[in-house]
Amino acid sequence: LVKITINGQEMQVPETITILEAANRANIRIPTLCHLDLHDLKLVNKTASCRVCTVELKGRNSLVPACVTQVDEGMIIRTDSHRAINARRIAVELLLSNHPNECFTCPKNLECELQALAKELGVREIKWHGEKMHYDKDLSSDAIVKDPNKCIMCRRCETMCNEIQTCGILSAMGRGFKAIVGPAFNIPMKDSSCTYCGQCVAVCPTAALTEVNHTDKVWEALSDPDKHVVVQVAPAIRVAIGELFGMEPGTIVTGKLATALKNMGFDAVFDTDFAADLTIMEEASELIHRIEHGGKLPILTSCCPAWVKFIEHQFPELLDVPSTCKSPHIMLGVIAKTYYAEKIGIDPDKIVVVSVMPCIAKKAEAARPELTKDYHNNVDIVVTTREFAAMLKEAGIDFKNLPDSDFDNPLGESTGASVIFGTTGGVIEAAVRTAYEWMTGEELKDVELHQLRGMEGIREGTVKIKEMDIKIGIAHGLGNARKLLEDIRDGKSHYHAIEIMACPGGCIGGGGQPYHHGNEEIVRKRQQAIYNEDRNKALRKSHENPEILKLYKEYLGEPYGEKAHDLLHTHYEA
Ligand code: HC0
Ligand code: SF4
Repeated sequence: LVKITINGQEMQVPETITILEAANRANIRIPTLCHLDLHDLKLVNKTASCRVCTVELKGRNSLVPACVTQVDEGMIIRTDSHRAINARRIAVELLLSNHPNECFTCPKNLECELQALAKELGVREIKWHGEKMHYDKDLSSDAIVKDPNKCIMCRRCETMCNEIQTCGILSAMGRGFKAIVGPAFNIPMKDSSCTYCGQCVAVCPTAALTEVNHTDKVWEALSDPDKHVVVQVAPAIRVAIGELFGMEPGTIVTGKLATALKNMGFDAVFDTDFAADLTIMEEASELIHRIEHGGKLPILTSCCPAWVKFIEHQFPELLDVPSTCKSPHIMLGVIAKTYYAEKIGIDPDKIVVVSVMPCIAKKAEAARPELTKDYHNNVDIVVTTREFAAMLKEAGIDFKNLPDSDFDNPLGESTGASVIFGTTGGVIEAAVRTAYEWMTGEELKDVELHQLRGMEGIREGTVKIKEMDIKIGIAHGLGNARKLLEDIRDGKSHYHAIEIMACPGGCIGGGGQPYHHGNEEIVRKRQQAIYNEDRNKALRKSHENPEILKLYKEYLGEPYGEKAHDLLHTHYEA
């Protein structure tokens, strides 16, 4: 331990910590910008490039960045001296001198960390006027917009992409004023191996990285009298969107969502959860089929499109490992344009399917050629949680005070098994609930498989089904996925089934969710809410969903049968 003094307050702290950590312990706020410390992920971005955390060391007559300066015996620190405050303000003013003054029209308006700091530090004018960066926006992809003019070189995206996701897409290039972050040789994002996981977007403090905005496409469809516009909401939306309307993280707003969507004028308000139950019917069948017929094991869940893109780019030799199931929202799109279209007697070409997703990669997934060539474009438009909340605000909907209502049928009924899709571990837990009962013919009494739950990056569990020990692996975050995939490639994997989600936490931590600005507690509260919503459901196993059973009886035939294959399964390409 060393003795230090911060703002006159004496304290003893371990010598290994930084001034910033010491100040946190003393409840003294030092503003930061480039710094990012995500404990659950063991991610620390320590570039010290922004200098916004500058503090003054008395007696040494120096200004230092608090985020990278370790404490020292006898250190006397002032975070509140005129000199320190002024230095921080200058750091922000310098950043602003080379930043587009576009706050009014910026997608990050009122969510931008640089903007918030300018206010917090009392910046009232931009003092320096010189040359500014002028780069074209990268609009090449269906999912992510990169605007280098708004990049402040904090490198958070780079740390996230390289260290946590191990994708290596984003890195700094150029020197000094010309330095920017982008894919190697600054090629367009769409030509890189980007998975569109959106985790770089989730940690970008400004609008250098944002999602492609598709809200106008939705408004256009809604205003077209010739279109029958169907909407679906993903499991993870209902536990997160409330945050954007001032509600506590972890508030469940399923009923309000259904009401809001009806008020907006959608012709049918469906639930991706219905299709998650459908996915389990197919995926559990596929698992059992592979086990019983000596098929490829382990089977990998395939509902996360960023993860699918990751395996296609990084492990092309393993493309026979993932389940062939389309992801739930794509399945819902297909069923809407076939079964539902027939049921209500409408030309499928007139149906527009909109998915509200916590995910940026779902935008690119919906545009994949093999998923758009049949069934009239399975899913037409994808908007993120953030985009959808913005639409509700544009429409003047008082979301917080809406009454509850139910989703429409036939594609609105769901079980607890489908709700837990929204968190890491949930898809495989849902699959086990069904596979167990199908394989044993017995009731699974305790449906909560706590051994599979939690936030550890890689988890495993064993479930006894008949005489077999079914070994299950779970990974979230692509770096963790990579470890499990390397084991499969090297013949060292002992699992029967593996669930992978690209985003830390699963969909609750998706790249399209409300920004949590580094507060991981928020993601944990969303996870708790997911498990609570499962507990609130009368039915908690996918194969008990009466509307799903009806769909097979009236239309699909057998799970994993010919028609199901045709409509609900896909293939992967390197
Ligand atoms: Fe997910 Fe999904 S659970 S990927 O995590 O499987 O985005 O929420 O909608 O499609 O259902 C995201 C969330 C979904 C899909 C479902 C799956
Ligand atoms: Fe990297 Fe994911 Fe961002 Fe693509 S979307 S650059 S893979 S973090």
